[in-house]
Amino acid sequence: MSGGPGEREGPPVAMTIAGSDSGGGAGLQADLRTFAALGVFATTAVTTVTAQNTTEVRSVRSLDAAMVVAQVLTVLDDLPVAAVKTGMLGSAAVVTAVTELAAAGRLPHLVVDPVMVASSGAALADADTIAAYHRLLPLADVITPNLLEAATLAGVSAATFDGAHGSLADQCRLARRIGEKTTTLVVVKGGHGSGEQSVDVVWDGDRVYQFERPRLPTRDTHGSGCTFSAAVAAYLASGAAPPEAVRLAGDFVHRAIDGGRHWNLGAGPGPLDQMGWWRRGRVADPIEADEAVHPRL
Ligand code: PXL
Repeated sequence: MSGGPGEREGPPVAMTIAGSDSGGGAGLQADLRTFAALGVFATTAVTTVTAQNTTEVRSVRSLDAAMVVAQVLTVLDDLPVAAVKTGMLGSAAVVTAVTELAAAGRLPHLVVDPVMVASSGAALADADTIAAYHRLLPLADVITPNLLEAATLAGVSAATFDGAHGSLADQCRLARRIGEKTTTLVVVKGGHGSGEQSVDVVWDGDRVYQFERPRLPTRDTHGSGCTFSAAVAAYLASGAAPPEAVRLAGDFVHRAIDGGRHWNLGAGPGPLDQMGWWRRGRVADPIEADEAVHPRL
């Protein structure tokens, strides 16, 4: 017999509202692996289909806002979604539709990753879409811009904050500027910076604090932003408080980058090992490792 509300024993449920990366490294595909690796059941609302590999985004086709909303509401009407993340939304109309859902209180524990560019450099949001984000961001529990996205949202020159020139103090100012007058936890990720340490700066509406991790020597970080925001949502769905979810998600991304950095998948920036296959020896011997993960009884 299936349990009624309150007597559920299954995994926490989360939703990603995001685009598909046909190359598998970023977008929905990264979100699904991240949710699965963290023990969270994934539901999805697809916004966009990209024809993409590690080197280029060749073609992009977005769904209309009504179809995105239909996916979200159909899932919410049936499944106990505990946290939601947004990735590539694909159009200003979809950002606005998601904003309306959030304003109506339909999107619990909302994490907004204001996706603007792919790691290959391709633009993933136009000017209208970026403008529309300003209404969505204050409704989120956590927002996770990288340095360039944060500079864009704060309306300052991105060149100042390209990581090579922007100082940590600038990064803190950006977090504060974006988060002022909201209760949203703002995480300005430092992964695109260049120092020996990768520093994520967090503004919690009251003070700024930092999470530092050694920068790993790799360019294979395709999907790291998607993985981070999905991990934040997964930890929120599992009951973590937002600052704790952000810390744990940063550790998760660090491990996933470390795991994938020798894969050499694709000629461009390669993907991450969200599943921890590297540590379980899956890459060395897929069949044996698979049995280790799913032992035959
Ligand atoms: O990393 C941002 C991102 C989000 N969504 C999709 C993407 C990417 C980056 O490539 O392809 C679909």
